[in-house]
Amino acid sequence: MKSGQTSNTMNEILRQPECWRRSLRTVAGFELSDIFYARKGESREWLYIGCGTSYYLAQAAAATYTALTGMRARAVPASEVYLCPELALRKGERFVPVLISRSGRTSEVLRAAEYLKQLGVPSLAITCDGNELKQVADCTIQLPVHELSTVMTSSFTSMLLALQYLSATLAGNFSFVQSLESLPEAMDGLLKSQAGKIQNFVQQHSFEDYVYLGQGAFVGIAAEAALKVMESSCSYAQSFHTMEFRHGPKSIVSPKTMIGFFLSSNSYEDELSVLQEMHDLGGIIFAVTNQADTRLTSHAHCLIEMGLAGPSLSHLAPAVVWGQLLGVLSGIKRGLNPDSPKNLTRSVVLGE
Ligand code: F1P
Repeated sequence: MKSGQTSNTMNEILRQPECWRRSLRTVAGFELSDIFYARKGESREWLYIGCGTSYYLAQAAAATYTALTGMRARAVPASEVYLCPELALRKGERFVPVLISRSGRTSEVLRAAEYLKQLGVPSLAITCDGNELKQVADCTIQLPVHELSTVMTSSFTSMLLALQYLSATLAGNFSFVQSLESLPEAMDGLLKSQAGKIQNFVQQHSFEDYVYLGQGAFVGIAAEAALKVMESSCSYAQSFHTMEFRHGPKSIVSPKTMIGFFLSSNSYEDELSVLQEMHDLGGIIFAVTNQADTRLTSHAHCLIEMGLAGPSLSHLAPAVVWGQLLGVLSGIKRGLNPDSPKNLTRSVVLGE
């Protein structure tokens, strides 16, 4: 990484593996209260709740819970809990709410927590700084991750890994737990060997707009990568299910469009066909995958091949790191300070 890019945000992106080690140790020691163990036999839907980056985290965590336990899970923006409870809470159905907030101060999350408390529904919370949220939730996982940055990076990946760890534990899937535990060391190496590729890619191109694409559990990762480039470089970015992109949005593809693909091993062939088509339409392709073949290497303008152990589902946190780097480096190239993104505050506290 070239000098002059030392900012809290960049440092926190590059130091994520250490946060992952500490967070996985914290969640390993977390004793789910009997509220959740007592229900272990019951098939309750888990409802992951957050705002902004934490809502996209909720999407990735919900996909993980369902994939690992076979039980239903959904993600909703916190505001939906109290504004549209008939949709978000589905009257009469019993569920386990998981409130996600780095700061624990976000007004919509606290309002949702209070709403659930009034309903008498016990809630689990996960936070980094969040004392306010701890006061309202029934049990809270607080991670030893302290970000100075306005935008969320290591807090996103650390809370996601902790929630994935929890789902794997509830599912009794200890090989998945081992896959998660192998990530910090692997990611240290990948950041050293791959981060420069993104820097070169950003320097070689100037984009008018960005699209990120993902399927299944990567949908939330694509949404977060799009948010990162919006927040950190004031760019226009969208995200879609990969296969949905052909159904209209592809009309925007041009040599000034960056199209980012998070390719999953489960749907690699189908996603690769979309990637090849967008390459042939003139789009500039940024691809993150675990294993690449020559079709991918010949169609991606920037390719991050992670080569991690474990299933695709355990690669969500590592995958998003490349989107974080691309967003922040794009902003730096535009002369923006990643530590003070335009119009943003560290958390949205209404009425403050
Ligand atoms: C939620 C959030 C962030 C966003 C910005 C404002 O924060 O929307 O996702 O990047 O920092 O706050 P939190 O509820 O997770 O603290």
